[in-house]
Amino acid sequence: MVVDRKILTLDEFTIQQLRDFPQATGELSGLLRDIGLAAKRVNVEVNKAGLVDILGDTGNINVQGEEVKKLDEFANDQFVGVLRHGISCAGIASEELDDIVVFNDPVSNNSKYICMFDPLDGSANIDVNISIGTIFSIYRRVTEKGKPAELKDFLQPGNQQVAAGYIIYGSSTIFVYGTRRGVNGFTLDPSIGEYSLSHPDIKCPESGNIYSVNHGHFFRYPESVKKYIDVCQHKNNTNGGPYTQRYIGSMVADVHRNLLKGGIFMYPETTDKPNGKLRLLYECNPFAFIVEVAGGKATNGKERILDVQPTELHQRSPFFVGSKKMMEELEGFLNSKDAKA
Ligand code: AHM
Ligand code: MG
Repeated sequence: MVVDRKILTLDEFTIQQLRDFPQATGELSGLLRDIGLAAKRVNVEVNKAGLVDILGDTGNINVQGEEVKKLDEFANDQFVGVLRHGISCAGIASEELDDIVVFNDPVSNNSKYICMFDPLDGSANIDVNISIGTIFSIYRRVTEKGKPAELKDFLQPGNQQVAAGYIIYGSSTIFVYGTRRGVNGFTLDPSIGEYSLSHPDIKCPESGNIYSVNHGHFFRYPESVKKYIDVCQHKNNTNGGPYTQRYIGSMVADVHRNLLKGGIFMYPETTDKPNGKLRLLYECNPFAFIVEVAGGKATNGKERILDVQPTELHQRSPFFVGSKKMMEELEGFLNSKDAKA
């Protein structure tokens, strides 16, 4: 692709990609543009969250006499709204909603994609100014176009994802998305309100020196995970020294950092939560897809995350994701005879 200037916006980039696929309809570009728009609206509210009473419980009335929504609910409404009004999505599933939402109008029924998202992940961090994010996943529906989407369109293994991405509302706002062709990051330029390509063709370093896990749960982790963490803290790891521990408690920020710098993120099962905490469909799968496309690996401890056949919309899964060599080192422990016993 020949580009004769430095700045390429998200829209320009997705349109450039279409040039290589004359048969493409542009629906995916439309969907990404819709998601980007909702994220801009969320970004504005995140930035003023400390100023207005948006942190209040749902049902509160603000000084203008309007009903105040919690930010995660606000974010959910934005994503559902743009996708419902757009022309590229047949239905959605969200961490905020118990059931799928099928748009079921003539245009949406003719769309080939469905989208799943966690509209505001890490929302426990909103009121303390720590980065939070949106995670999304896009699939081609398996049911016939022209008819309403169904649950089976959503219960597909992650290896069927067409695209996945995330937006971090942090020191800057960055939109990262991946397709099988690669992963690219776009930083929101607030002066023009556009995302500009800032991280082209992201590759996850093969190894790194960061491990991210909630140490408070250490004694509830499986023995294999405890042994791996022990290695992370000693001198016998692949880097020849102890790794650095970094855990913000906002997966979007933790995995983004590890994707760029090299590292491993773990949310294992615990004795009290045998399936872990994170949700397979809109938290684990999108990150597994992105990190694998970028050269890393992701597992639930037993199998590749992307090969898991989901059975429920909101099912949870243990999650391990990161740099290839660090993941292989971890898998040595997860696959050991002791771990399987
Ligand atoms: P949420 O979807 O309720 O925000 O929870 C997901 C978040 C992740 O971003 C983060 O990695 C994890 O929960 C932190 O959980 P814990 O506090 O148990 O370590
Ligand atoms: Mg979440």
